[in-house]
Amino acid sequence: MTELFDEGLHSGISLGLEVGDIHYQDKTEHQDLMIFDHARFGRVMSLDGAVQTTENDEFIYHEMFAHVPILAHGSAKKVLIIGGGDGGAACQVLKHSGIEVTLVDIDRTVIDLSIEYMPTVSDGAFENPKLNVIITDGCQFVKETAEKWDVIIIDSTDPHGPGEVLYTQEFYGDCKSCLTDGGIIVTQNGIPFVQADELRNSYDRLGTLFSDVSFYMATVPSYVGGALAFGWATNDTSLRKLDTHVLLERYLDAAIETDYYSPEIHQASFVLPFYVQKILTADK
Ligand code: AG3
Repeated sequence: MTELFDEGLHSGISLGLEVGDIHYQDKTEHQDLMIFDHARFGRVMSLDGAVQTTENDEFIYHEMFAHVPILAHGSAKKVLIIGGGDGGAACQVLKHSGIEVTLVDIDRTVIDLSIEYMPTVSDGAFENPKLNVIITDGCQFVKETAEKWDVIIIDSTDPHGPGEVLYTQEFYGDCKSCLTDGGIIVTQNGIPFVQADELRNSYDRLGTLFSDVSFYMATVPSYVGGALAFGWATNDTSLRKLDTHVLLERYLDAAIETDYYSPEIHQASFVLPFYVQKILTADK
């Protein structure tokens, strides 16, 4: 009998992935980590039983996480990634020449094992001199740093376990204080169909801090329950409404190759279906 990895992140729903070879299965200092092979997704990494990264669909998540805020910003020089120990977001950000990245992850083991078992995800990012890796608690880091960034990418696990603090009002406020004028914060905000409360909480919390808060969406096949929402928070309300030709010009100037992101997808991803809009506006 083939072993099934049963995600069980959302109550009453299970995601069964047929497990091929298992490369790692142990506790890190912070969480349970498993790396195994799957016939369609390629190598899969889970943390505390939830799929985080798969070799074959990570490009969708990481391209949308990196290129949407960077190309909307238009002149980002410094990007901060909180979490993202697999290096996938860093890899996409570093496709933009002239950007320096600081990556803060609490768990060094995630980085080490990602480099060892899923090297295509970071694709050399950890050897790039433009990437500065800091192993510490992201919450603590944004509270204490005096540095500022143009784009902050919060590439966290879901709001359970070590990731929970990365969804609090306090953390969002500390991120705001290390954002340059016109800077943008993007967040991993879960699957609205199964995580409506998480979406609404982030919307309300970010809404007290920024004049433009919204979400954009993309479907990542290994995240069960439908399209994933990325949170968007900035004080520059124009950045979400750029014309496609502006984005296209920036995309061509950046000379990056993508397999999911395009300026058209960028624009369309901000169009929220009514069921998602209703989560944001419903009486609480
Ligand atoms: N962080 C997002 C994990 C989302 C998990 N959700 C799920 N399994 N439905 C992933 C980190 C990738 N850099």
